[in-house]
Amino acid sequence: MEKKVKLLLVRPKFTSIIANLEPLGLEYIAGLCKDLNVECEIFDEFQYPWANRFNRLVKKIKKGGYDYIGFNSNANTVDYILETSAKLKKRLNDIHIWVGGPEAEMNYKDFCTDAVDMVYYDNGLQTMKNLILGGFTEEVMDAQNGICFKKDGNWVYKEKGPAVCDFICKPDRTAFYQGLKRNFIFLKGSFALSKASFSCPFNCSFCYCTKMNSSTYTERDIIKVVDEIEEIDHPRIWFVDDTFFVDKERVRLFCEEVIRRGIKKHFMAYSRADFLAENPDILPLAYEAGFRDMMVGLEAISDEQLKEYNKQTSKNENIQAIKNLHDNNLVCNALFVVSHTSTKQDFKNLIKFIKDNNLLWVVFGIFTPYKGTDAYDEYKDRLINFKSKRLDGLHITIKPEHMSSFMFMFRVYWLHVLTYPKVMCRALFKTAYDTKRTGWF
Ligand code: B12
Ligand code: SF4
Repeated sequence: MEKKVKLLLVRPKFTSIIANLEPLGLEYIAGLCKDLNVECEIFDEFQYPWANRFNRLVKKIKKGGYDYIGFNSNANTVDYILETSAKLKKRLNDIHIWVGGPEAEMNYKDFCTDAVDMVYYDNGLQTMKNLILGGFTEEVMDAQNGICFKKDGNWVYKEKGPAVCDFICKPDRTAFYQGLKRNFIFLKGSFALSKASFSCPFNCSFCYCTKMNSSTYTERDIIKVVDEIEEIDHPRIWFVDDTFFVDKERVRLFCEEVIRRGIKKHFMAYSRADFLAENPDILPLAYEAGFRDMMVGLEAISDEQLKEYNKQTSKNENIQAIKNLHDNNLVCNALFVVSHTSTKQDFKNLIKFIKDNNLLWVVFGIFTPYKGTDAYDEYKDRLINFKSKRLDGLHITIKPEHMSSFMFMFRVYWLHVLTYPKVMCRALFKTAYDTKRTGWF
C-alpha cells in the first residue's frame, strides 16, 4: 500500500510593487486534491516577510508533516527553486520535490537536477489526477504524459498530452480569501482571478503565452465561466486569459448572461488593439456588463517596431483602440515593451504618444527574450546577465544599441517619473476611471 500523500504547494515570493494576487495555478491543484481527498495546502510566500524565508518553509513542512513539495515556477524564480530544493533535500529526509507552473511548462529540462524528483509540464491536470489516483509509482509515472522523473538515476521525459480546453476541477480559493488583505493591483485594489481560455491565436515574437497549451488556443464554455465568477465572493475579477476579446459572439454571450443574471462586478481583461479598433460596437455592452479595465498590449508606437515584434497590429490601430475604449468609458491600461533598439528620440516619442492619446494607465516592460519564445532563439547569442531573478521585465538582458545601459535604465525610470505621478494623483481624487478627463485631478 502506497504511503498517503501530504502535499505542500509553494508559491515563491518575488518583488513587485505592481501586484500581488492569488496563486490561481496552485489553487487548481488544491481543488483537485480536495476532490480526490488528498491533504494539500498552499504556502504562499507573499503572505510573509523576506526574512527567515528558508527556515519558515522548513518549519511549515515539518509541522504539517508534508512529504511532497510542489513549487510553482516562473522565469524569475527558477534559481530560487533550484537552490531551495537542494537545501531542502539536505535538511529533510524523505521529501519529494516537484516543479510545475509556466516556466516548467516549456523549459522543464532546466529543473532536472539531483534535488528535483518530478517536473510537471503537461497541458492541464489530468496527469496529476492519474498520479494521485495511481500512487506515484515508477510504473504509473511511466504511463503518463507531460512529466519527467528519475528512473535508475536517469531522467525520463514523457511527451506532452493534447491541448486542453477546460479545467478538470474548480480552484480551491482558500488561499485567495486568506490572502485578501495583501491582495492588490497598483492603485486598483484587490482582484480575484479567472481564466476562460488557454493560449493565444496570435504569435508575437516575445510572447511566452502563445507557446502554452502546445500553442493551441482553446476556449472554455463561456456559461461555465459565468457560473464560476458568480460564485466568487469578490467585486473585482481579472480574466487572465492571454486575450479575452477574440470571438465577438462569445464576448456578447458572456456580457448578456452577466447582465441577465444581475451580476454586478468590475471586470478587467486583456484585449488586442486590432480587436478594439475593429469592434467598437461591442464596447457599450462590455461596459454595461461591468468591464472597466482593458489591458492592451500596445507594445510599440511605430509600425516598424510592431512588425519587429510580429504583433500584426499597426500604430493607427493602437490609436483607434484607445479612442474606442475612451469613448466607451473603458480604461485603456496600455502595456509597452521598451526595446533595446530604442533611441533617445524613441523615448521622447513614447511620452508624446501617451500625452497625445490621453493615456493615464501605462506599464513599461523592458524587452526580455524569455526562454521558449521566438525572440529567445533570435537573441540567445546576445544575452547579457541573463540570470533568473533578472527576468522580470525590469532588467536589461540585451545590450541597448543606441545608448549605455545606464542611460537606458535612466530613461526607463524617467518614463515612470513622467507618467506615474499623474495616475496617482487622479486615483487620489477618484477620477482615474474618467476616460474623458485630461488633467491631473
Ligand atoms: C496574472 C499574471 C501575472 C500576475 C500575478 C499572477 C499571480 N497570481 O501571481 C502579475 C501581474 C503579478 C504577474 C507577474 C509576473 N509575470 Co505573469 N502572468 C500572469 C498571467 C496573465 C496569468 C497567470 C495565471 O493565473 N494563470 C492561470 C493558472 C491556472 O495557470 P498556471 O499558473 O500556469 O498553472 C497551471 C499549470 O502551470 C500547473 N501548475 C502551476 N504550478 C504548478 C506546480 C506544480 C507542482 C504542478 C504539478 C503544476 C503546476 O497547474 C495549473 C493548472 O493547470 C500569465 C499568462 C499565462 N498564460 O499564464 C502571465 C505569465 C505567467 N507571467 C509571466 C511573467 C514573465 C511574469 C513576471 C516574471 C514578469 C512580467 N513582466 O510580467 C512577473 C513575475 C511572476 C512570478 N514570479 O510569479 C510569463 C511567464 C513566462 C515564464 N517563462 O515564466 C507569463 C506566461 C506571461 C508572459 N509574459 O508571457 N503575472
Ligand atoms: S502578446 Fe498578446 S496577442 Fe501576442 S501572442 Fe502574446 S498573448 Fe497573443
